[in-house]
Amino acid sequence: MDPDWLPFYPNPSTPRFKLPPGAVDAHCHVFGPAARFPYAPERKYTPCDASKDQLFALRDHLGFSRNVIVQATCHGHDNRALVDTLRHSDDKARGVASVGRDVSDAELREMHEAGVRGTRFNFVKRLVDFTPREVLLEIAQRIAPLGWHVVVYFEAQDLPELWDFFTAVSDNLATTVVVDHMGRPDVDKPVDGPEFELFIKLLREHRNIWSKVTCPERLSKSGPPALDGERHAYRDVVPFARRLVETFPDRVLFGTDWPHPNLKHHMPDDGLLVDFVPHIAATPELQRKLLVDNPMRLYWPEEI
Ligand code: 0GY
Repeated sequence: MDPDWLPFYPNPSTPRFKLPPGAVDAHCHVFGPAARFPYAPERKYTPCDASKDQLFALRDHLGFSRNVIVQATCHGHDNRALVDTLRHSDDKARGVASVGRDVSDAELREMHEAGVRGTRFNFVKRLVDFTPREVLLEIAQRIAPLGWHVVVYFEAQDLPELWDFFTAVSDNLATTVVVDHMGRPDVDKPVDGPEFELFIKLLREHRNIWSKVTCPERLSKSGPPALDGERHAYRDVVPFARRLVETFPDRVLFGTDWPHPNLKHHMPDDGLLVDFVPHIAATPELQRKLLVDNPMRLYWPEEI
């Protein structure tokens, strides 16, 4: 079946911003190849194949040292493409899997040995069918002893309904909860308005909750600059990401989201995404925390 989104950007530009040594791209994916790692029958979109070798080449081109690969919904609970990538990464990649309640302890252990350090719960209604909260809680209880964290993906309007679940995982299980893409704020709304304030309150009141300041290209309404324009893109997202980086400097992560699944109107130049960083993390210290210290603490704690 043909992909139903745009092909990823063919020749990303060289970023002007030089990433600090040891920088981690903390949110990216691998897809297929479908002939070897088929897509899930229940998927809501069909991706382009995006291989581990293409990901590693992009990592080197942009100046990252490591990757955190996140299982996307189009592969369902079949984490084989992810695990295969981790095993071929020379320990330069860690992973976040997606598992069901039927996962065995042996499978969890095997994934851990390959480099998986978290599981992802997706609440975005266009991407997944509903899973009862008690099932997710059961999975969170199973992975907590491995030291894994939980990555959650949801849209801002759903936060009130999800609040109790997130805080039960972060406070009762003492498990780190990492929110994808800043909880997907509507960037037409004010950065100090009630919707984003609720997200800030979630992080302020719960020290185990982190946020990825990722996906300006998904959240932006203003979009990239004109092709011959300056390299400051997705400006309407900057105040949201910057507020999180400055308020919670030790609990933020950055990543490219390559190969940008499911984008149907605009495919970002990954070089421009790297040039987004100095606009949201203005000092070398904030940049080092965002790109190196925080992801290393979460994914390679044994190396610090
Ligand atoms: C992302 C965003 C998206 C897709 C998924 O798991 C997924 O399929 O996360 C999206 O469509 O917003 O993080 O790649």
